[in-house]
Amino acid sequence: MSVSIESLPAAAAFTEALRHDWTQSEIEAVYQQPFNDLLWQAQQVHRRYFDANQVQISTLLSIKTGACPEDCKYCPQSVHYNTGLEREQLMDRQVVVDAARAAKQAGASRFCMGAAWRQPTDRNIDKVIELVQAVRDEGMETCLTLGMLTEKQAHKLKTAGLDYYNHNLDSSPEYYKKVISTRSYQERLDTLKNVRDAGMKTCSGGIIGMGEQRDDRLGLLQQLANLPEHPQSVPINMLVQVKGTPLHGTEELDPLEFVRTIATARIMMPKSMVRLSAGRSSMSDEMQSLCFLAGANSIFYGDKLLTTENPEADADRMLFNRLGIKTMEKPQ
Ligand code: SAM
Ligand code: DTB
Ligand code: SF4
Repeated sequence: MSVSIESLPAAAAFTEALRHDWTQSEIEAVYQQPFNDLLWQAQQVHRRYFDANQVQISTLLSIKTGACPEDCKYCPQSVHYNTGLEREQLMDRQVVVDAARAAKQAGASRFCMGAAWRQPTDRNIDKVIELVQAVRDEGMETCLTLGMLTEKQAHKLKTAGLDYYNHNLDSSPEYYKKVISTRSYQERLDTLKNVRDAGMKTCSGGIIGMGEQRDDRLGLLQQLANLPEHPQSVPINMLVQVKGTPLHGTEELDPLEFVRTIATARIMMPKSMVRLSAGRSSMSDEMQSLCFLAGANSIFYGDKLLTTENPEADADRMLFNRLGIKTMEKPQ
């Protein structure tokens, strides 16, 4: 059974001001406290705004795959690395509609389409708008991630009815430079501004386990929470190590550092949906349960992320049953 997020009693009443002025030392104090205290604090914050037993689920589809000109060291879709990935042109409308229908049937409320572009051309935008409209007609919320957007492109997407735009900051400004050389952190921030100013909901988070230090994880969270508006959705990805990418072979991070990152994101951005994103295929059920306990309340659902694997939908359903978790419906 699913419940609408809008009907949650706790969500409406609480009026604590959201903060956008976090200092690094304040974040550190939250992040490094004893694990049980951190999870307790995260749970209390989580329960002010959300039903702690509800998770929102979105399904991803790569609508244009591979041959991306950017050099993100984690990404299997970059043209700079040989990962054996087959490149694919922009998908036909009917293929996308069929996938959206199947995702809705399986219980997803949002459909997220990703393209391996540095930035879409205006012609790309027109084609993608047709896809957004087709998915909306199926009764799902829509999300796109296409790379950098101009102000005009963001407005066009908003007018077409797009609900969310995903654009991750990925790491701290300092560590970002070590991972990507073909674009700047400021360009990321500029696109997020264009999306916000156009009136769309933002989805922005990062990747953990890229060899960054704890300070970089704190720096990422500081950037996200100190944006003029907290992203409505904050995806926290565990690096999926893909053979052929420079980050393949990175030393595995202590999984509890990942849980701490989720809990700290929950505390700093109390009204945002915190998404336990990539990397679930290599997590135990117990690790995922800890992430939900730390305040994660959304996931990607379906056996594929963009190009890499995700747990089977059946496995997720079983885990939700064991935990008594219900899925959220699309807001009306
Ligand atoms: N090209 C667009 C961009 O970079 O914004 C959209 C697609 S890109 C694949 C979307 C996000 O996927 C990236 O920002 C990154 O956070 C995430 N991602 C890519 N490869 C990943 C990996 N190997 N492990 C975890 N997350 C990854
Ligand atoms: C996000 O933060 N993670 C998703 C979604 N937003 C677009 C993408 C994860 C990609 C993992 C690697 C792959 O499957 O290609
Ligand atoms: Fe391209 Fe996005 Fe992959 Fe970077 S993360 S290489 S921009 S598809």
